[in-house]
Amino acid sequence: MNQSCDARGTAGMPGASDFKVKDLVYVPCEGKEVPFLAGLVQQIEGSEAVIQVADEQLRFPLGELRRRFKRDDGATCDDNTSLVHLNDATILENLKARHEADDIYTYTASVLLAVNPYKDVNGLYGESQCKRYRGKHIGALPPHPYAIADTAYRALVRDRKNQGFIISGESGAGKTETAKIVMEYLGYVSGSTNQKTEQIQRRVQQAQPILESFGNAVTMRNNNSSRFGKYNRVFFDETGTLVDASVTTYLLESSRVVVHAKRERTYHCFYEMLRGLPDEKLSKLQLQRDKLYLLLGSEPTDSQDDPVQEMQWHAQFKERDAKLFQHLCSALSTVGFSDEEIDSIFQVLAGLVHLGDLSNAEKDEGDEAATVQLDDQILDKASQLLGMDAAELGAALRRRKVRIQHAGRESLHEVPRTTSQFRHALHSLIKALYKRLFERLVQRINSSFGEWRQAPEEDDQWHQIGILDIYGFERLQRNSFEQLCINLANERLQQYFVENVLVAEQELYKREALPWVGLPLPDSTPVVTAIVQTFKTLDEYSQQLAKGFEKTSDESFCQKTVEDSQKDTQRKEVLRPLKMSNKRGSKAGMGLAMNEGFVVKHYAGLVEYNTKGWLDKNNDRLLVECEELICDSNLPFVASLGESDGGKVPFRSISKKYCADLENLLETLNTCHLHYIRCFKPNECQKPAIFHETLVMDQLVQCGTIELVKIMHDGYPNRCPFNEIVKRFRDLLPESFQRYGMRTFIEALMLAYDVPKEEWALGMSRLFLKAGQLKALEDMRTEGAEADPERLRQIVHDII
Ligand code: AOV
Ligand code: MG
Repeated sequence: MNQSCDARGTAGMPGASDFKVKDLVYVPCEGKEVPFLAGLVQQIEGSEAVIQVADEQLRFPLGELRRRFKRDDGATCDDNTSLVHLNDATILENLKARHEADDIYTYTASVLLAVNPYKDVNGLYGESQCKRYRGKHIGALPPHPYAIADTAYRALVRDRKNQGFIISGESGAGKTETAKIVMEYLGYVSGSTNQKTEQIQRRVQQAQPILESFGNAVTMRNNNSSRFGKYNRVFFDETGTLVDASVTTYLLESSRVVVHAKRERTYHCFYEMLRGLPDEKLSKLQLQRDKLYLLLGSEPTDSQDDPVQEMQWHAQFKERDAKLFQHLCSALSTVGFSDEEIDSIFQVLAGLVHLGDLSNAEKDEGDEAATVQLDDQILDKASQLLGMDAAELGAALRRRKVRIQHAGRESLHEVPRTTSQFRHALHSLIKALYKRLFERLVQRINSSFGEWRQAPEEDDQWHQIGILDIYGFERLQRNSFEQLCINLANERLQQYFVENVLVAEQELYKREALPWVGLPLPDSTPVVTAIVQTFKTLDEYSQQLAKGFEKTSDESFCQKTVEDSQKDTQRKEVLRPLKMSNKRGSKAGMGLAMNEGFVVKHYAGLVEYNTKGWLDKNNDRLLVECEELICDSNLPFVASLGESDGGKVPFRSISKKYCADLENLLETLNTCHLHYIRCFKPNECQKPAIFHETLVMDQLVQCGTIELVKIMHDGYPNRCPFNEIVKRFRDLLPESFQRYGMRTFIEALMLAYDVPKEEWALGMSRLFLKAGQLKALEDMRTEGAEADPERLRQIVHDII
């Protein structure tokens, strides 16, 4: 049972009957600038209430109201769970007030929420702050990734248990930056005890700019958007000294090398190279510094954009590119690349840039026998830089080989490619080379960490801290294969999150010796099963296409997927045909035909997927003609990027590899004690000091924070240390009660004011309260309530 879809409506809500006249509330306001408005209950009529909102009186069902409390000016909560009322609206208000005050971090129980400040917050990071957080307990200082990193590090050393950080959030929310902040602390705390440690530390740090140059790009939503998932690991020996590191990457968006939307860019490295390489190197690579090559500008088909405007837009990144080119080069050397290797990397990039300039070539489609007209100069440049033979390169791109059966004999023929087949071949070659170059860099980075590795049998005594910086849940205008992969990972991680937090909650109850509370568990199994099944079908169809079955198409795959799902009672709930969802007014509405996509019901909402191109996207193998070109390159570096079988096997599944990688990751995470950091993007314009409430609210729902709060609501969301309760409510009981000790004092307080037995529990060090009870006590205190003396005498008699 997945309960998350209505999370927004009921989060943290006390029973509807609890409201009374004059209560402070928030009311939802769909479709407005803000998700909630503050109001005051005027009247209650059955299941509805009349609420004064500004100068209007409005009617709302009781179930839609959220409790509100009057916050002292400037007072916010470090931990959402200590809010007097815990619900979506109060959490949002707390985050907003904290963002305004540059307190960008807030706990929600064990989870750290981080709101992107989009500016350097003074004095928040750096060595002096690291020092401050070292060895302190969570809660002793303001919330910070350093505090969590310190806890993780100490737990690793003390308990000898692996630790993991799951950093999530949507594009631009700050995952990558937060991951670096965590790593910075781990570098600091694990000490620079010897040269070896220092070297590893430096390399771990320097690996980041390399990965960012080759795997990040400017997108509409983030000027430094990571287009791959990444799991960084640092290993420590039993003394807590850094001994090794590794990085695993997931699913680089390789299509970005050949196409990107207007006002976006391809990978940073291309622009950095053009901006930063000295003149003589550029001319060796036959490149012009200020030319907007086809790969670097927006989509070739996009003719509406004014080239001058486009150049101007690109110009804003010049300074950044020049600076980061220097960082990239020094990072490559630190990680151990030789000058020659660095040259070959740029040579391949330059080769790709020239190859890309062939993209607009066409052929006379009226003439069957004609081939695509290629510009020989460009072809020469590309082939020379990639160590290929220009004639062979041209032939592979212009013609395809087909087997023809005739009179019982098979013969091999060459047929001219159509313009679109040519472009497909060209783009596949560029994408494959880039993707393999990226993978090679990752491989080299990893082997550079291990250079000082001692005997591998020591591995067993090492423990690791892993930091996962993975793409968040995506629901774009157009959702394709990549989004389904990304969202599958998010489904799995979300499930993990819920289970883990639940476990943590229950452990806390156990530690505090509370009675066990049954908590409901949302279940992602049906949607995960549906996606896995979709990938199985996709594999079958991709394989058929690769083998040359003419009838296999994206449409037939889509149709089969939807049909299969409708036959299964569980699956049809989560994977539906397009029409049905369109009827219900799905927002995305890509205007697709039935066999061009489907809808998946994710924990974070409905997503419409467009299945165009999936059969090809799912195939990791390159056309055999292109694979041969790479393998036969006379440059050893390029040839080493070729597949050893020369491309003989026509199909290798990308989704299968992705799912296996994901399972592997989850298995690793299973050995870890997990720490969660949820990042939030406060606005779409990437600017400081703007907090767009609706945008943040959507993210609170999507990342499961509201779900967490709901779960906690079913348990005891308010937990206060004994001394705080005594301090706060001292005046509610006669002074004589204070001599009985904090525990007894609190018990007496609960009994004296008739807090129902099932609404509170005493732990070892904290009082646990159901939602609303803390507020009830606060109210009594402000109203100057006094306990009935007869009652008090009875309590003294009973419990003391
Ligand atoms: P992402 O990793 O979550 O997006 P980033 O970590 O790249 O997001 O953050 C985006 C931008 O926000 C950064 O380039 C910084 O300018 C700014 N930023 C983030 N965190 C901080 C911080 N703690 N202090 C100051 N500025 C910050 V993506 O990779 O797109 O999903 O694919
Ligand atoms: Mg990122």
